[in-house]
Parts: sequence; C-alpha cells; structure tokens
Amino acid sequence: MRVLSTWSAAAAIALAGATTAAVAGTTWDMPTPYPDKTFHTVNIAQFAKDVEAKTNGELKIKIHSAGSLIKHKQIKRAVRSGQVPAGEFFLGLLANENPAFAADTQPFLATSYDDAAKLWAAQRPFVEKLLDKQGLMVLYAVPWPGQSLYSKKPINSVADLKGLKFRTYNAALEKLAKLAGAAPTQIEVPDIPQAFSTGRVEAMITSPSTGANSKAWDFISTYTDIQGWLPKNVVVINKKAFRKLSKPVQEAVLSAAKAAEVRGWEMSKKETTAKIAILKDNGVKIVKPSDELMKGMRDIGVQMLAEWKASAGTDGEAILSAYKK
Ligand code: PCA
Repeated sequence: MRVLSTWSAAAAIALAGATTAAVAGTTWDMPTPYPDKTFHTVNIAQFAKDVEAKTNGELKIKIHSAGSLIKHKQIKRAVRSGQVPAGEFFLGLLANENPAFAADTQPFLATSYDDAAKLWAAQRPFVEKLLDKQGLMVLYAVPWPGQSLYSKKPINSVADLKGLKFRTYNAALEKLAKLAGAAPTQIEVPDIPQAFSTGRVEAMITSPSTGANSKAWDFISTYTDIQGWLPKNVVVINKKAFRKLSKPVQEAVLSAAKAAEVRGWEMSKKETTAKIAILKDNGVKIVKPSDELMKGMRDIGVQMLAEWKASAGTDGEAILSAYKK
C-alpha cells in the first residue's frame, strides 16, 4: 500500500509537470520602441492579454517596451531574421527603404482620422506586399494623434523655425525641418527629455501623446496645434513563426489583431484632446496656428508631396488615386 501510494504521488507530480508544460506553450518576445504608458504600448499589452486568453495560455507574448530588448531602428530587421517573432515600429521609419512606407508622414496629405483611415486602406496593400517579400506579415497599424509643433518661443511663421535645432523621427520630418530652414537631429522618444535638457534640440513636431508623456513642459513653453498628419505604428510578425503556430492559435492572433486595430484607432482619437489638456494643465501655452504659419507649412507639404510622387512611381500613384477615390 505504502509503495503504491508513493508511486502514485510521483506519477501525479510527473503528470502535473507535463500538464503545466503543455499549458505553458510558447512565449514570444516582442520588442516595441515606445514607453509603457504610451497608448500604443498599452494597446499592445491588451493584444497580448487577448492572445493569451483566446489560446488558453498556449501563446504568451512578452512585451519589451521602449527599445529595451532591441533598438527601434533594428526591430524590423530582428523580426525579419527571426531573432524575435514579432515587433512594433514606426512605419515611416522605413521611408528611405520605399516611399510607400512614408505616405502617412507626408505633411497635410491626411490630417483627419477619416482621411487617415482612407490613406491606410490605400497604403496597406503596398505595405503588405513589400513586407511580405521580407518574410513579414502585417498584423495591424494604429495612427498617432495629429502632429503639432513644440517650441521654446512662439512660432508665427515658417521663418521663425529658421536655425532651430529640431528633433525629428524619420526622413520625411527631416526633410520638412530642412525645408523650413531648421537643423534636424533624429532622436528616439525615450531620449527626448535629455536631448532638450542638454540643448541638442530646441523644437519638435510630434503628437500631444508624445509631448505629454515626455513632460514637454519641462523644456518648451508653446504647443502650436498644426495637426499636420497622423503617422502610424505597425505591428508585424515573422511569417515562419506564424506558420509554426497551430491553426486555432493563428486564428486567435489574427482576431486579437483585428480588435487591437479598432481599439487603437479609438484610443488615438481620445488621446488628442486628453493629452492637449494635460499639456495645458502643466503650463504649456496652447496656440492656434497663425494663417501665415499654416500657409508656409502647407506650401512645404505641397513641395514634399510632389517630390514623394516623383520618387514613389506607379505604387505612389496607385496609393494616391485609391486615397482620393
Ligand atoms: N510620436 C512618435 C512618432 C509620432 C508621435 O507622435 C515620435 O515622436 O517619435
């Protein structure tokens, strides 16, 4: 009896171990570029929770935010090579690779959420095609709120930007800064406060989200509400890693991604007013842009779009005509 019960206990432990292993399933490491409080990261955390719940823990996604596991510029490559199975990045970061990736960072092409949704519908097939060739699958994309101007002094015209050390995040914004006569420097979001406090930069264009999360009131005085474009983050997975998942797990990932896209767009819309209010509460002057500034900015947008069209070829034409339909 004694022997038997010992055996049973051992068997029970072994069985329990096996069951835990089966339930534990696969864990994916997922690098993202932005800090935890960023609504994009919050949305991805919910996506990971949904995947885990829908698969009964068979697939867990561990998020490594703020470029902690892999630096922003390397995230796409890391997913492509299979170093990590999934990741998030700023789509316009790939502007130099192909202009199709930068359609949503063209100033004043799409400035409302409705237009941004139309632009994504037009841009998505091309983004998917290009990334598919690299072994990547697009899960979803979510826009940042409208991009506006942060400065130490009021900016009433493009001429006021002349000579300012200007923080940028991709080639398109760099071009805008240069056309405005400013001096661009590319800096990742987690490094913004330090770049301002050490004097590397003194102005930037970004969303109310990034401005408020970076505590912009510590280093600028004025927010000028130009809302020039709604650039997107995209979440991608490695196709081979996806194929290794069972059918039900694949379906769970896709349905959680669909929900994340809808939820993310809603979160983004709410961010705009919520984060402008936070900037205001912390003493930032919220300014409606002057007609002169808007005209100057729009003129830069027109020039940039013409150059973008010239470089984007037939894909670019197809994106624009689908967008304008
Ligand atoms: N925040 C990110 C991208 C656009 C935005 O609003 C940044 O400033 O880099």
